Amino acid sequence: MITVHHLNNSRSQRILWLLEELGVEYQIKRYERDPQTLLAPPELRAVHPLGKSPVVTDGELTLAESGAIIDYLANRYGPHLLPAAESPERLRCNYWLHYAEGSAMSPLLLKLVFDKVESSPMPFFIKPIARGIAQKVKNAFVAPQLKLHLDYLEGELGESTWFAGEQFSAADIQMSFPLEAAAARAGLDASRPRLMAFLERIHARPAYRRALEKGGEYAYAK
Ligand SMILES: N[C@@H](CCC(=O)N[C@@H](CS)C(=O)NCC(=O)O)C(=O)O
Repeated sequence: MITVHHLNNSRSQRILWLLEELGVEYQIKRYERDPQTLLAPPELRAVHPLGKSPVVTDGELTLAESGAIIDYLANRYGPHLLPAAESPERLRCNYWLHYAEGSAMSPLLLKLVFDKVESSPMPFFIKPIARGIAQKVKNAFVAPQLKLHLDYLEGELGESTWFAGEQFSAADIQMSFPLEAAAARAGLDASRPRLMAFLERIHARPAYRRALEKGGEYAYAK
C-alpha cells in the first residue's frame, strides 16, 4: 500500500492529486506544521532524515523529493500521465519535473524569507537596517528573477496547452505548486492570463478537488 506522509499546507498536496488522477489506492499519514516556525514535526524525521514533506512509502521503498516521487508513481502506476518514451514531449515533461523545484522555487523561497525578515519583530535599532537589506535584495534580485521566470512560463503556455505539450501530464502536477505559490504570495495575477487560466483549469479537475477534500488545509487553492 502506498502511504503519503502529508504535511498540512504543503507540496505533498500535489502527490495526493497525482494519486487521485491515477486512481490507485493509498493512505495518508498526517503531520501538522509548528504554528510558529511552520516547520514539520520531528516525527517526520523518522520516515526520512530531512523530515520534509512529501515522503512516500510503497512496500520497502521510501522516497522523498516531489519530482522523484511523481516520476516514480507515474512510471509505476500511470504511464498515461507520461508522454511516450523518447518523444520530445517526454523530454519536456522531464524538464518540468526538475525545473519546478530546481529553478522556479528558488526565487519564491527567497521572497518568503526576505518578506519574513521585513515583518519579524526585532530590536528597534536593528529594524531599519534589516528592512533596508531585505528590500535591497528583493528589489535588486528577487523581483527581477520572479519576473523572468513568470514571463518565461507565460510564454511557454503560449506554445502548448499544457506544460509538456497538448496532453495533460505529470509535468502539470509538478508545476502546480510554484504557480500556486506565485499566485498566493509573489504577484502572479491576471496580467499573466495563460498562467491564471492554467491554475483555473487544474483547480477544476475532479481529481484535484478530491485530493483537496482528502488533504485538508491547503491555502494555495483559490
Ligand atoms: N524540494 C523538496 C522540498 C520539500 C520541502 O521543503 N517541503 C516543505 C513543505 S512545502 C517542508 O517539509 N517544510 C517543513 C520543514 O522544512 O520542516 C520537494 O519538492 O519535495
